[in-house]
Amino acid sequence: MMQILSKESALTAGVQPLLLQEADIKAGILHIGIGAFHRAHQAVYTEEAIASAGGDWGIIGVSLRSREIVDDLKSQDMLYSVTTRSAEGDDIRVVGSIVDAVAASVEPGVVMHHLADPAIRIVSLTVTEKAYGLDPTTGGLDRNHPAVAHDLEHPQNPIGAVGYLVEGLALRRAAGEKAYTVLCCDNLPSNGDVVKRLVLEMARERDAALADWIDSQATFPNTMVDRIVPAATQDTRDRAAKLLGVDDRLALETESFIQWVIEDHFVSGRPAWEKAGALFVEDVAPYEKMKLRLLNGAHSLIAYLGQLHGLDYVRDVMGVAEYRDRVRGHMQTAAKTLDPVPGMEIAAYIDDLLARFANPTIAHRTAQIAMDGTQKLPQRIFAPAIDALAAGDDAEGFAYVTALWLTFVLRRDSIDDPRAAELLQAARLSQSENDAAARLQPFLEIPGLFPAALADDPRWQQALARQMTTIEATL
Ligand code: CS2
Repeated sequence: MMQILSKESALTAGVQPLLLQEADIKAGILHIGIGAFHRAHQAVYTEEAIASAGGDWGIIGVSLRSREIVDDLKSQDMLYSVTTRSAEGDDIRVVGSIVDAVAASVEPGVVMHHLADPAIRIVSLTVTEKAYGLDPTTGGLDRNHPAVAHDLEHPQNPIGAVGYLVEGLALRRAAGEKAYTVLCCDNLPSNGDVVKRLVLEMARERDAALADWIDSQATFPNTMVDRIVPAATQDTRDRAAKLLGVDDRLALETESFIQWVIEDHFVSGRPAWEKAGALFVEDVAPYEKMKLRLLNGAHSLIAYLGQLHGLDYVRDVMGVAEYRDRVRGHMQTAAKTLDPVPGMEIAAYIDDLLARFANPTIAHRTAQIAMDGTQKLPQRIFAPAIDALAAGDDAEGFAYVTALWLTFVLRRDSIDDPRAAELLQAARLSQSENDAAARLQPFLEIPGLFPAALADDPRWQQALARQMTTIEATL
């Protein structure tokens, strides 16, 4: 049997993790959400930053739900491998920037202890869009969100991301310590601003002075993160074992592309992420809009096309000329809704995206991207649709993706989405109707599913009905 990855087995197998030889890096970051994306993105940047500029910026990884990932990390001395795959071949490295890991559901007190510790100067997050409890209609807290409702009731024993952030900051204030920087790395527009608003709203419920203190002492830089990281499979682990000579339960694979754009507002310093290629800018908004509307918007298009036509992987969809043209056309249309992005050539960015999506070595499931449509479409599809209509353009391309999504919902008995019950109920009501406009009605009536600017606009309703009919005819 092959040995498990550890400091010792890595050395005997001749693996050279960048930081392995360094003496005892202390933690400076607590990261909530240590899934594949974090480990293939921020943890890699952080390792390179420490390797080139030093600093006690080790990461304490917190998992809100899964304890398995924490157990696996601990059983491997916190090490795991990242394989970058491209036509040029596979490249594997072992990453060592995570210095400790905690399962919040098992040891919430340990998470609190670290949040209160002034050595932790940055609390970063990748918990996915749905974990914040954002009410899309108000931009504030969704009080029906299970974790939000729980944390408002039990502020000292939180279970959700926002609850932990608030309680950690409350402990800092009570102890007379400095606040920390909150660094959201999820695919939300103005992600730092959004999280700040949620944190302040929750804090204000318990103590207005706490909210004021957070407002003046903590910072919430906006970020744009990008790297395509499919969920790992047995193939991923087999490949890593072959390349490493040891077994890695946490092996990941990803593309070689990686990007991080960050606003440089940190309360108590930060790793030298720029040494690893991160870009520090005054305003992330144009970069984030570009990425959400082009990359993620096209991803959702690809995901629902794939799901409706029996194509399992993004690369399979890109292999069909008609769909590839659609993807390009979608990005060109979405590009018209963007502001100029400093230093970026949009046509080249689109070409790069087409190549990244088509990467034959990356097995990215369309089912994975199709999840959580209610949480993803607002920033990817609805926001540019509103801008297009406001500019006097048509919104057919955006209506097309939305209609693909609704058709996908109509054809499934179950879907993975926090609003699945409402969607499936609307689908049941819809099934008895014959014409597309009537079939749409139950969806248009779901509160907050579409922003009012679209739901109430007859141009949008008609475009959606038209696109539903066209799509039905192709299936
Ligand atoms: C994808 C993203 O699953 C999804 O919804 O669109 O995870 C995408 O792969 C990343 O944002 C790429 O940076």
